[in-house]
Parts: sequence; C-alpha cells; structure tokens
Amino acid sequence: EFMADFWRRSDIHILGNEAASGRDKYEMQQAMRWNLFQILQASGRAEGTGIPAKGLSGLAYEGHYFWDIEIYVLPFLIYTEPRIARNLLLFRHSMLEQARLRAQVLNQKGALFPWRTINGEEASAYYAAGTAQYHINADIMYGLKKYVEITDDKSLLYNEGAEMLVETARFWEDLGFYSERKGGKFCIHGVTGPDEYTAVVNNNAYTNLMARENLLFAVKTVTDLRDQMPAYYDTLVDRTKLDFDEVETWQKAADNMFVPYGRTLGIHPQDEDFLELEAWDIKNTPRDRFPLLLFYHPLVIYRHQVIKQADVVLAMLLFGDMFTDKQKKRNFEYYDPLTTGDSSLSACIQSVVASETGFSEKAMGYARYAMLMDLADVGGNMANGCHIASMGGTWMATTYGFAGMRDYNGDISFKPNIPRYVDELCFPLTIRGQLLRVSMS
Ligand code: IFM
Repeated sequence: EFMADFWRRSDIHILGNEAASGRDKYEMQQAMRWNLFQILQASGRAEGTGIPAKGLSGLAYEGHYFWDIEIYVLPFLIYTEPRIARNLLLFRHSMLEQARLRAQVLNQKGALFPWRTINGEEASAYYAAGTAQYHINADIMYGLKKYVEITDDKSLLYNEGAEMLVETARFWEDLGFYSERKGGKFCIHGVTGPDEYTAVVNNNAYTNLMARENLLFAVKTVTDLRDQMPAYYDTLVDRTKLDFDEVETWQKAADNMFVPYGRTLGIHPQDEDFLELEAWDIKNTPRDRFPLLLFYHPLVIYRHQVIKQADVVLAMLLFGDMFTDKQKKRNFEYYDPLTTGDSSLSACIQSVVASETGFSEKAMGYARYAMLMDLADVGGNMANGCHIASMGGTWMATTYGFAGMRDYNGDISFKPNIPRYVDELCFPLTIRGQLLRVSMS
C-alpha cells in the first residue's frame, strides 16, 4: 500500500522511441523508476534528519548533508511528498542556533548554515571548496520559497521560515558592500559558487542572484507579517531582535545587487575574473585524467576556465525569467564546452537547459547519462553509494527539461521540448493539495 501510494504520487511514465534511438523502449522507464525508488529509500523516513549525499547507500561523504537536498531533491519532494519536504526544512531550522554561532566564527552577522554537516556544525575540511560556498544559505531559502509557493503552507513560513529568512538576509547584507568602483552596486566578494573548480572569487553570478532572491523573500515575508499578522511579527521580533530599519537595508542591497555581464561576448561571466583565466584544453586532456581534481593540484585548476559543474547554467534554470532567450543560448553555448561534468550534479542541469535552448540531442544525452549514472556505473564509483542529487536531477531533467515545466513564483507553465527519442511522458504533480496529471506525447 505504501509503495502504491508512492507511485501514484511520483511515478514518471516515459516511453522511449525504439526506432529513433535503437534502444529498448523501456530503458528510460526502468532507469527513471529505479532512480525514483532510490530517492524514496533515502528520504522516505527523513523525520528529524536530512538526506545524505549518498542516501543510506554508501560511505562516501560520511552521511553528510549538502545543498544537494534543497536544490536537487527538494523539487521532487515538494511536488510528490510535501510532508517530507516540510520535515527537511524543519530540520534545517533545528540547526539555526548553530548557524548563528557559525556566522560569528566567520565574523558575520545573522546565520550561516554549514556547507557540509551532519549535526549542524560545519564539517568541510577544505574552506575554498567548502565553507566559502556561502550560497548554501540562499539555496535553503530558495527551497523554502518553492515549498511555500507550491504547497501554500504558510504556517511553516510564518513560524520557522521567517526566522531563517531574517538571519540569512542579515548575513548577506553584512557580507556584501557597496562598491564605488562598480558605480555603487552591492558586491559580494571572496565566495565560491557551485562550480568547485573556480574558488574564492568576487561576484559569482549564481551567488549574487541567489542572495538577491533571499533578501527579497525576507523583505516580503517580514513586511507581510508586520502589516497583516502582528502576532507572528511580534514573536519574530522577540526571537530575532529585529528592527524594521534592517529590512530597508535588505531591500537596498537587493535593488543594487551587482550581476556580472560581459557585453562583448553577450554572456554572464561566472564571476568577475572568470573570463580573464586561461582556457583549459579539455579536448586534448586524456580521458584518463578526469576527474581533474584527482590528477591536478587545485591551484592549477583554479587558474583556468574549466568548470566542474553547472553554475551560470544552474542559475538560468532557477532564475530563467531573469534571462532573455538569447542570453540563455549564448551562456549555454559558452559554458557547455568548458564543463567537465566531474561532479555528478552537473549532467541533469545541463540537460534541462539544453532542452530549453533547443539543443535536444544534448539534452537527451545528458539526461540519459544522469538516468544511468548508477545503474551503468558511469563514474566507476557506484560502490561508494548512489548519487542522490543526480537522481533528484533526473526528475528535473524530465519535468523541467523534456516537459518544459516552469514554476516562477508558484505559477506553473509548460513549454514541452520532448526529444524525438521519447514517445510518451506522463507524471503527477501535487500542487497546493491537488493532484495534477501531466501527459504529453
Ligand atoms: O554538494 C556536492 C557538490 O556540489 C559537489 N561535490 C559533491 C557534493 C556532494 O554531493
């Protein structure tokens, strides 16, 4: 009964086109179901815990939790099992006190959630590709926003959510500064974005966009509480010692957020200096020298334009309404050849954006790579455990990618990009308590 209920809410029916692909038409179907089943194994009883990078399936990453939860797995859970999504957000909230202490250790105001943790304490061994990924704060708030928009669960927002929003907004406002050299824009320096092959940089586009979203969501939530729900507002002030003047500083930082843009190439540089770096000769790097991190010193990698995992490309999925179609295409064309995919978190996102920008063959290739990642052991590291984030990503590659779903501010739309290798695609979505069945062919 439990499993029947799970499939009713979560199953993705995807039928391949044998003639076009030359492959068994059930290959994708089996792979998708296997992936979804593994996410269930990892998340089904997430009650007072997070979801480890490998679920419960292997020892790699020592059971630690990362942004994998909010950016890769939460979308699936929000649309199929919101109860678990809620638990996960509550779990983050239960670590807020430690996040406040962590911000103090880093000489910042507010709270900083740990990049990598199991008990609320930062467990990153290497700060450049760990602690410096400040975007974790905004990733969690992005997950909260999507959860609230799709479920309409305001109680979580007004109680635990608002408190996390205040502390994370405080953190961003304190971390950045108004740069005269940038015409007074709000800049955030010395951070690492999602791409772990480019570390400790100024104005990482992804981080700045995420921070802006975090700040604006905090402004809206706190203002709504003050104007419409004074009892909640009083409790919030009591818990956070908030002074409403602070909220104006958050709005100002968001309004002035610097987002790098390179006019000559018409692309969004990953960060301020990214385009200055020497390009890595990926084509002439022997296959057996990947993943690069196992064969080259990080300082060598950091000196080059070479990308471990989707960064600007991920921003274009999360904030697709802030980029023009032309910019999306240009950015994708620029970053895709520089992306090694050395992180398992990349292929699924590249697939979604390839779908959107009209690179249907690439979209299919990346989706298949992600779907078969563990079944076919494409990275040769399956013995260390399942790649849970990528598994959540396979759900995104089909729903956001092939079906072209978008949910900006909770408004659901579809612009299908079904590849010629797929004949049928159907899936359920739970939206504000109702089950929607989507069917495309
Ligand atoms: O969170 C990820 C990170 O983005 C890339 N390295 C592995 C981590 C755990 O999956």
